[in-house]
Amino acid sequence: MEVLVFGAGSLGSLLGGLLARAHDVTLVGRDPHVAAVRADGLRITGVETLDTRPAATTDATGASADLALVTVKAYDTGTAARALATGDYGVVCSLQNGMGNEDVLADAVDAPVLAGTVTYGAGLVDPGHVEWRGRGTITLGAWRPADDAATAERIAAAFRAADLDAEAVGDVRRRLWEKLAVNAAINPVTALARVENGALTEEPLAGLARSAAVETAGVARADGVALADETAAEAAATVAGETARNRSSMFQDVSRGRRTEIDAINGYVADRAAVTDRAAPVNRALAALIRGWERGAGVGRS
Ligand code: KPL
Repeated sequence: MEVLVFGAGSLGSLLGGLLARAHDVTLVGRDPHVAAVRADGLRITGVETLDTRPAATTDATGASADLALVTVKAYDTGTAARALATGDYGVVCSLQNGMGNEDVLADAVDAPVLAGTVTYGAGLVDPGHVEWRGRGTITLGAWRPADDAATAERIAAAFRAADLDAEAVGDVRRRLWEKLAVNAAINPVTALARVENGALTEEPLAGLARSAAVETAGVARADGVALADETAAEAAATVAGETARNRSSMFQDVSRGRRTEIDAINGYVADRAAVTDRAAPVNRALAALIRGWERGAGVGRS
């Protein structure tokens, strides 16, 4: 299968490198990483050490592939969608943080759209070198009713052919909302307090994280997705405990002075709440605090 990975950051590079064991993969990213992969291949260390040789490019205009895997930061989804619209793809699959990305892609491309969650851990060490920090699972499902389930099963099987742990599911929206509740609870709170995820298992931050998760579950239900308050709260507490020594992606973004994915996380929850006439004071406040930090750092929306 020809696979184009849109977003050769840490996760996209790891997945692309692992997929290259069974498929013809091209990473789409930025220099100096792309230049390093073209010159010397992609080195993966950590869980396993692998030297892989995916192709790499900085410009995917007019490209084609059986599968476009989208792993860009949520705020780059529009740019990725515009590039995808110039090409020809059998299936487009979003494996990104937050929600709202799938609709941006679906509006731009004339192909089935899948959405999913990933728990593989990765970090970019140097250009051309990614560290595989943890085995995980990939869960995929059809985004729109028209995007049939057999496509999700076929793509999950292609992942498995490359020895990745992947399954197709029929309730991907519920799973994405549960992941959104986890991210809405952990990401802004750890970023604002500059603490590792484990700090959210104790007061004074546990209650705030729980409130964000429970509020997100309420918005999910108003959006037609059956996500119980306790399921969302427990998922957030469990992930905070299991990743206790990790810095959330938003804490890392803030530490590096980079724009965050707040719009696709707490901002998305607040927007969906407004559409369904609900108040979402915790998510709105967390989004306002992070956006305030972004403005101060000069990295907000342009
Ligand atoms: O997905 C994550 C993130 O950091 O974005 C969690 C699950 C919170 C792990 O850190």
